[in-house]
Amino acid sequence: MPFPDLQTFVAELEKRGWLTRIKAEVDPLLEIAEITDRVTKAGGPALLFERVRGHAYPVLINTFGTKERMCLALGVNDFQELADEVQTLIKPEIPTTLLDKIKKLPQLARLGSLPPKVVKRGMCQEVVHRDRDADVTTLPAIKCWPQDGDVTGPNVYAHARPHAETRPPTEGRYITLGGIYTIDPETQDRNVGMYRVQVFEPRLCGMHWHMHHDGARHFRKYQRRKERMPVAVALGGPAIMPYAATCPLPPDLSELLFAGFLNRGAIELVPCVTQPAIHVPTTAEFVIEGYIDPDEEPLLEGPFGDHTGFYSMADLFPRLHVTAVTHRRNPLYPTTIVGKPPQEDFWLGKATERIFLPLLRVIIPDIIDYNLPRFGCFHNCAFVKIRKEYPLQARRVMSAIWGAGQMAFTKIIVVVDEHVDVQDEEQVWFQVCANIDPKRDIMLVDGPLDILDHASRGLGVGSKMGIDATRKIPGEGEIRDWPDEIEMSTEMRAQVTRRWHEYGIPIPG
Ligand SMILES: Cc1cc2nc3c(=O)[nH]c(=O)nc-3n(C[C@H](O)[C@H](O)[C@H](O)COP(=O)(O)O)c2cc1C
Ligand SMILES: [Mn+2]
Repeated sequence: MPFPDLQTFVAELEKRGWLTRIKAEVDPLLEIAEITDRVTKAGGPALLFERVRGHAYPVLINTFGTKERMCLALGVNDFQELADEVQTLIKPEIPTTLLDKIKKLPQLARLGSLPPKVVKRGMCQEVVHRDRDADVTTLPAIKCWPQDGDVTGPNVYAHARPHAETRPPTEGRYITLGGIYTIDPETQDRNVGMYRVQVFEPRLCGMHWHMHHDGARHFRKYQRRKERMPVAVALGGPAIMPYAATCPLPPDLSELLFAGFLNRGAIELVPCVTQPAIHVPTTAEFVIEGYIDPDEEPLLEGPFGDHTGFYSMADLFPRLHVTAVTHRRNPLYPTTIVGKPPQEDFWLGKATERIFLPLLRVIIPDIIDYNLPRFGCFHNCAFVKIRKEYPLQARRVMSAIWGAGQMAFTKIIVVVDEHVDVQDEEQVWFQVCANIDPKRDIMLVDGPLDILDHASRGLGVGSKMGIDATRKIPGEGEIRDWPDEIEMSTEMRAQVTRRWHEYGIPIPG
């Protein structure tokens, strides 16, 4: 069942023995990150640091760091259950008889109850600090990696370097698991995205939304209208909320609607105290309210040890002016670290990979399965399995993926035939090494890339590679006769399995 707030989720984690409380005092600068990195990489529990040096609030981290915990947050045993539900949403069976229609009623009722509900009060506003009383530095935001926030070193874009002098001093602390709530000034559509927020001063933060993401798209609209942009950063709330904030939904499809679907019921929202146009989940632990003035000089944000395993370089991003900090009476501060995989975010990404397959197949029905392997850090690599029926179909699939939402940022796409298990990396590389003539089977294209890609020729632009590792057929350029892949006959396999115990060989058959 869904968890209405983070604390009920934490209680369930604890009941199952999936959470460890740390009573020793720890430093929010690097120490929490180093402990967490070890625990996540070992597949360990969620961590609740009860005593964080210099802060009154406990820090929760590695909350979604295993498949089991990610699934629990989503209220399922396996991501596939949600994928199946998405599938029925896309392709509903239209009831014909009266009885069928009646049977469908609960499903319809559920759809009707998905949009968020705005109410007057929420526990996220039990304590309100506004204006001069608001201070984001009271939140135990952590510093994740040694060069985070350090603009004296090499991780700064040359064009932005002059801004290093005017930037306020910083400890390199970031809010990393916040949902950033914005509204489209033209349509009033709500968006929630997870973007890191750098803490500078009690009422000044940096907002790191990538140019391709919806927060930045909304920002450009305010810029054109010369209007102040209201923004809220919410931490906690319904357990599905952090995941929903990372979902790669089409620009005008609200994460809050999708969150209602994941939550099996509407998300309750409350208007912000100082930015009433923005509505945030009533059950959030903390909410930072503020605004961005599009006319104002941007500020040097970063560097930050990122998903890619490298620092994202410091660059110019908008200033978030804080107008209020509100919180529950006894809030937890949820956070995460990213860095060389595996990290907690791997499971957020895997959930998306599975849940969004039915949607991806709507536009690219050729895809049977795909895998965003861990080493590819989401955007660097995708393994794709198709049922090949005509020449150069793999290239069509690659092109379609490069046109599909955030999948467009995939730097390397490998396409393999139907019989290959794309979840088995070794099998995929076997096909690549065996089946390609590099000059014939590699497609290079130029286009937008993740702004975190440091190797591309420009920021957010560069080339992408498609590797067609399928069996080649006539019509695909110069090919010779193609041999069959070796496989034992099913009869002999069955016979040997049956007789295995007779051979007395001391390994399992
Ligand atoms: C832990 C974590 C941190 C992230 N940090 C950022 C970030 O700082 N900036 C950003 O633009 N996207 C970041 N993302 C990715 C976005 O949240 C994700 O692409 C989301 O779909 C964007 O939503 P939008 O399309 O509504 O903007 C992060 C994702 C995760 C899981
Ligand atoms: Mn969005």
